[in-house]
Amino acid sequence: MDKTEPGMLGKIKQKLIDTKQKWAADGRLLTGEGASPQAPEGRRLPPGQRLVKDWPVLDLGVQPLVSPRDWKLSVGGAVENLIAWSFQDFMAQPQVEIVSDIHCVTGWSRYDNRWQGVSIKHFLSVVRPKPGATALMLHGHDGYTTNVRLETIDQDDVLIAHSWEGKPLTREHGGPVRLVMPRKYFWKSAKWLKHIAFLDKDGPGFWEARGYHMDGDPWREERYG
Ligand SMILES: Nc1nc2c(c(=O)[nH]1)N[C@H]1C(S)=C(S)[C@@H](COP(=O)(O)O)O[C@H]1N2
Ligand SMILES: [Mo]
Repeated sequence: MDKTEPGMLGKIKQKLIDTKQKWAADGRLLTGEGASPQAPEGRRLPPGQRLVKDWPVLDLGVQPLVSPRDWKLSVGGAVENLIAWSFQDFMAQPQVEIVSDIHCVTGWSRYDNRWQGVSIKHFLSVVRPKPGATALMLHGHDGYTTNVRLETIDQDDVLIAHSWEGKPLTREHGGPVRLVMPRKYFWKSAKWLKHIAFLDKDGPGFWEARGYHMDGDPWREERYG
């Protein structure tokens, strides 16, 4: 099992987890169309997805209340600079605004989300991964984890976000700070971001250990695996 904070994952909705684990075992929503790692010409909706206008909330049933005053982002493992940013430190970094689409593995997609925060490129330039670092584990305040390879996260459209559509991220959507990695299914975008570990080897996070794909590219339909 995952390393958890006492009392946190203990309160998760086991039924919800069982359902999603069964979807993985059943290969739910797979169309067999997925092949290309990018959107083919003129196509914006990945295979098996449907467009929504609202913004659904998905998590383990626990929504930690983290005030910006208490929030910290720590870094561990194979980096030169083991930072621990307060919210103030984080807001003092160069800021970016990025518009991107969300694709959730449960089948919904939402276009044109305007995020504000700190680009992952800037974050990486500050922490400076050591040559041996090949993968990251993102940790949320709810005990959630998700893994990503360093080359996958190191993209222009990935950011550590504090705002959506000009407003601070709400608690339910992972405020005060979450990751946003639009080219992968949204489960890779950790809410209530708390810690980022740099590892010499990619290993499964919470959903990846329960039948979900290690990379999660929606264009390749990497839902399960
Ligand atoms: N910390 C944390 N991050 C998380 C999750 C979670 O349970 N805990 N759920 C993931 C999943 S499965 C999805 S689809 C998105 C949902 O983000 P939203 O609730 O803002 O739509 O968050 C991802 N990040
Ligand atoms: Mo999800």
